[in-house]
Amino acid sequence: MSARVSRRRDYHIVVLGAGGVGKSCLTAQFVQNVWIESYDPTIEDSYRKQIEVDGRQCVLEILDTAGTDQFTAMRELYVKTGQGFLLVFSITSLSSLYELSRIREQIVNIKDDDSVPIVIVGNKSDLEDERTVTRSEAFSVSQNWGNAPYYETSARRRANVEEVFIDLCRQIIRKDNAGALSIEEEIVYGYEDPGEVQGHVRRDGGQHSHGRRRKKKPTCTIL
Ligand SMILES: Nc1nc2c(ncn2[C@@H]2O[C@H](COP(=O)(O)OP(=O)(O)O)[C@@H](O)[C@H]2O)c(=O)[nH]1
Ligand SMILES: [Mg+2]
Repeated sequence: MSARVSRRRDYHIVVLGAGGVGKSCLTAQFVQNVWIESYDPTIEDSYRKQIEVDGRQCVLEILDTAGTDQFTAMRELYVKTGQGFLLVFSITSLSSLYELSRIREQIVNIKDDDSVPIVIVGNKSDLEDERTVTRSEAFSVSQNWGNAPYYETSARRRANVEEVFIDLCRQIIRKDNAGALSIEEEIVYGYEDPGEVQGHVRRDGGQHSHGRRRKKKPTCTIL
């Protein structure tokens, strides 16, 4: 019997960005299909929603954050827990795009990983007349951040709302699969039963010193 690595199907998503860019409206549109004209800016809450991505059922735990002034211990904690981040700015506010640089830096530092699943979201695309951030400007920022995907959304019109969450979820799944494969590569086989192989998934290098260690090549390609 070979070792099996169980796949997590709950994914933690954190929605971050300056106040007033539309984080709560985007979240409400995605989770509840409703347009909420005015949302209490101080409310920070999490929501659950099940979606299907490429035939796989995923339960998204979405944290709609409030306030980005200081990185509190609480914030650090949910960045640690978060697996994917929606970084939202408003296309009507250049400073809200700049604010994202600081946030992204914090995420990369806290997670010590510069390939964290991120989607950059330029919200309020219905306010084209008030646009102050050009598409190319936002796009070049996204390229500087390891080619993070860039979408323009309108929470008001529910444009591209599903797409940003699905893209993020896909990135998390891809990373999850890559992690599972690297764990599968480190399987320890016991001596006792050479016919039927007993496997232990190994995350550290410590225990099972009696075991014979064999590297297993990944058997599938990650797209
Ligand atoms: N025109 C327009 N207004 C939006 C959109 N999304 C949010 N808003 C407005 O922007 C304001 C702030 O939205 P909110 O979701 O509370 O922002 P948050 O502080 O980032 O959570 C509210 O007055 C919303 O009605 C959008 O897509 N288009
Ligand atoms: Mg809010």
